[in-house]
Amino acid sequence: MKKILLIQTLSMEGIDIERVYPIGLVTLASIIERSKKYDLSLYDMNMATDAYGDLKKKIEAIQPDLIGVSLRNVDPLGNRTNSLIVPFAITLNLLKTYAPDTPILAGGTAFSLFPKRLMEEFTQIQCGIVGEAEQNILPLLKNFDQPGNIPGVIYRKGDAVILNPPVASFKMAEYTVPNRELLPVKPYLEVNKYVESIGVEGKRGCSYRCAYCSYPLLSGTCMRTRNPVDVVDEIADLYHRSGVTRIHLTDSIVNFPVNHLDEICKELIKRQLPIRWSGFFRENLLTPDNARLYAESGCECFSLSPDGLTADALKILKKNLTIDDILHTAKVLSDVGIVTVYHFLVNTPAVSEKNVDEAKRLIDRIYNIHEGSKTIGTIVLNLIRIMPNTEIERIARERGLIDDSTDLLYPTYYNPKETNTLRYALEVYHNTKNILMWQEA
Ligand code: B12
Repeated sequence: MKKILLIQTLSMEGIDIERVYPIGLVTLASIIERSKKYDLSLYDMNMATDAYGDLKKKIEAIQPDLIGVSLRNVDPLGNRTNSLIVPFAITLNLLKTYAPDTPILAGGTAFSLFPKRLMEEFTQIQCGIVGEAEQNILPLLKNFDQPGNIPGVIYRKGDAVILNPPVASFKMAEYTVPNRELLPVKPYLEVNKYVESIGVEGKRGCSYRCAYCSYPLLSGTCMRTRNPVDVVDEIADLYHRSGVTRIHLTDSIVNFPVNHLDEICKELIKRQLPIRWSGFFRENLLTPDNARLYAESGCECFSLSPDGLTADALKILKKNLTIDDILHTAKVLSDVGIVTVYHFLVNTPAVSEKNVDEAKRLIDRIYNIHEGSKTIGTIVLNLIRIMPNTEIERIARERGLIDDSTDLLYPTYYNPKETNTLRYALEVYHNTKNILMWQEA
């Protein structure tokens, strides 16, 4: 039987960063394993104390016939400028040193965002899958040297790199629940302070068209939902089998379609599962009733990404949301009494001095609303990471912030020079409020 080693490459800058169970890699592994045609091993470099040393040991012990590498993150975002392409490059070089004749297959979200660029840069990769891999992994393994026209596959033909466009058409009714016995979850339950390390998928795709976002590029513009009962079956199984009590619902937007999340929550309550969960919510769909339902079913943190701190920013980011929507949601969530974390983008294409005052006013109003219930976790202020094929990329080009010499593979933020210190003013402003609020508590 052909031996395949699947590797989750380094997804973070250091061991102090919150880790996530590699659900994508394990989903892929589950499909390969179900075919009973391959002998599989998995290795998550993020969980090793000596990631590169262990890589060598794995290769020596397994002697794989094929190596699959998953690249989840291209960089850590959050205004940082380190690139995760560096450890990825090191990993590929080591693989070619330890297993020079073993072909390498690549995939994962970050690979899917830059497939051609990465194939051209890293000639160690023989071929890859762009986007979802459920439908094409087995046909590809069967025709590895001549993938032909399998959708979503990128491969080499002579010196050329050929990409068969992905279709993001995988039906969630055919969803393969990740077989987490292939990579036990228990070690992941102890590693983080804040983030729920175990993810569960409720749906794929995103029908919103936020100007900076790459989610629709990754999994399509149509929300493809799983059966809510199946989602809860998976959560129940995680609880009973591995003692998982905290999960993150990985959906782009967890509460759209609203009924879908409502059904999941009702089922969680019906089964009395002691699960705490979180996800990213669409603000204007939250109501006192559904927010209470989510809280009752175990939601421990409402993560919001309204992004625009001003009306102008909301408009240019194509959020389809108003400042009043944000404030109304703040009130709803403060009344429900669950921690809320707000993510905003700063120095957007809409920014001006006038807008900074407007931004501070919004921050004031959010703090005022949450003050009594002390339910504001934090406000995260990030610059926009310019991703290829997004509206923001177009705007940045139009305004001369990037040009053909810009390599978007490496951290590139939308950050016009004239306003690049405004972020710090807003950070000082909000953090002072945050610290004062907790000291007064
Ligand atoms: C949910 C999520 C989170 C959750 C994770 C919670 C959890 N416990 O799982 C939270 C909020 C914690 C989070 C954190 C971060 N995230 Co995040 N996250 C996502 C999100 C929305 C879904 C990821 C997911 O689970 N998908 C479901 C799985 C099944 O799909 P998949 O991984 O794509 O796998 C499929 C394919 O890619 C393929 N595949 C995967 N591996 C391989 C390997 C091979 C060989 C092959 C052939 C195929 C293949 O097959 C799989 C099945 O179809 C994505 C955006 C998106 N829509 O994809 C961002 C995303 C992956 N995150 C991203 C980033 C950057 C981060 C953070 C660094 C942000 C930060 N500063 O905190 C951290 C890093 C955490 C870490 N240690 O890795 C970026 C990565 C791209 C980039 N810019 O680098 C994305 C794309 C979002 C974005 N902003 O563009 N994230």
